[in-house]
Amino acid sequence: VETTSPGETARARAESAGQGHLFAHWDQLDAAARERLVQEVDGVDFGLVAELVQLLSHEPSASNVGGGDELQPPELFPLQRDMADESRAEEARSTGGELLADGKVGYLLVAGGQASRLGYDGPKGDYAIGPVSGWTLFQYHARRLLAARQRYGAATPWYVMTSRANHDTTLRIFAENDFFGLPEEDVRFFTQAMVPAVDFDGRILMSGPGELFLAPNGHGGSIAAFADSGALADARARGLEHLSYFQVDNPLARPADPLFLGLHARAQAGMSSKVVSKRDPGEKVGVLGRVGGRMGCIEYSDLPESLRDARDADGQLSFRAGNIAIHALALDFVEALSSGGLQLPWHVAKKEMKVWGAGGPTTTPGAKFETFVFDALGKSESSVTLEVERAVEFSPVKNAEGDDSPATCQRDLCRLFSGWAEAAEREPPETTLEGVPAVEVDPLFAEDREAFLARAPTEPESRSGGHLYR
Ligand code: UD2
Repeated sequence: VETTSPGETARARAESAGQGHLFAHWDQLDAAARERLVQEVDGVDFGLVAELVQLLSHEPSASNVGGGDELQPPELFPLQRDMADESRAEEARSTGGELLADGKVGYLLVAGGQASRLGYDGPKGDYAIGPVSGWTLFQYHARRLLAARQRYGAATPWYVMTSRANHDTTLRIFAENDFFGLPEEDVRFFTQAMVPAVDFDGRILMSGPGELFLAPNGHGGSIAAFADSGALADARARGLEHLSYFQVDNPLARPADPLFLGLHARAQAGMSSKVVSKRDPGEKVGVLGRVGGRMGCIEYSDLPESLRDARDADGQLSFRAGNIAIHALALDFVEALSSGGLQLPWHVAKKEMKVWGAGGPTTTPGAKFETFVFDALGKSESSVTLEVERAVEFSPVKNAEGDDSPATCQRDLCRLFSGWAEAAEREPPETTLEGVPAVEVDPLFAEDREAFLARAPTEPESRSGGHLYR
């Protein structure tokens, strides 16, 4: 009886999909490398790859908000509030506080990205960002969640999305740090799917002689992966109703915000967003808008210049609702979105890629494919857009230098915290960071200015790097 080896089956599948070159180096691979290649090829959805390749020649309008000129600014729950807004805010805070105290909210952190622009070799969450403390992004997030636990007394789970490239390291970091003080059973990891990158002829690229060039499928992959990994079932079993979604790159993210969660829940929204006013037309954030009654987000690279620069009567940017990638998602919405597979549109990123060619390492123009979680906004019947203060809630670490870099983030943290210290009439430290007193406040010490003022008589720890209130 003739049997087919797994290698032959995988090769036959690849060949019939026109991707036989994946086995070009087979003869040079040892047994372990062959096994790994077969495993990778087995994981490829060649039907999906064929669909993605179609996008190379005619990508449909890159966002779900259509052509662009019908885009309308979104209705905001504004930062400047009149009395009616303020009383709505009060009610919302109390609803949100109840949801948090009743354990109806889970946290969802997306940390599957590759930190390539930052040029950091490791999970971005492990990057030390605390200007005085040296705490990492993961530590910052964990301390905020611990603070929320103390405040609301609920055993709220934290779902952390990784990708294959950083999953093991992320787990190790959490374990080595005793889950940053959180109970291990309340921290759950799940991994997003990967998709192959291709060249402009639609051939899947290789990153080694026996390795496919695979890239994470974008943060939109969090929705399907949340369901497929069993996290959704876990969330159901725990009685959760909403997820509070945030990105690893922003140490100021406040996942336990009763106002935001309350507004979202009271509007019976499927998915809601926080925004800040864009600081200038060129800022690299997506903008939220409305098309045909539905919310959407146009990625900065897709926003036509005429809209990007448009100003309204009082001189403000018309499309200034900058997406800071903090969302509230109803669990029912997540479930509807994930049943029947990932229904988010694919975006193409064409770039020069470091690949393994016929003769070894080389570069070639190619394309990666990603889905974006904010494309789900268009599928939400109702959606709240809450405007928040940039200085308090948004300073991401994206680039090694320049805008949105560790330097700007640390400066922003010091600016915020030294402002609190100044309001409490505390002596500033001698050390400064780009002219700003080096003051840092542990989220466990005080989550906001008000809480800080209430605790202000406490002395800071004086370190060589500045003052740390903890
Ligand atoms: C994102 C938004 C932008 C704006 C900004 C706010 C996109 C495409 N653009 O810009 O509109 O809201 O953030 O900060 O999102 N991630 C994964 N898996 C992936 C890809 C990304 O987990 O496959 C995570 C990543 O770890 C990071 C976050 O998503 O925490 C942001 O991803 P990005 O750096 O690709 O997005 P960026 O900075 O272009």
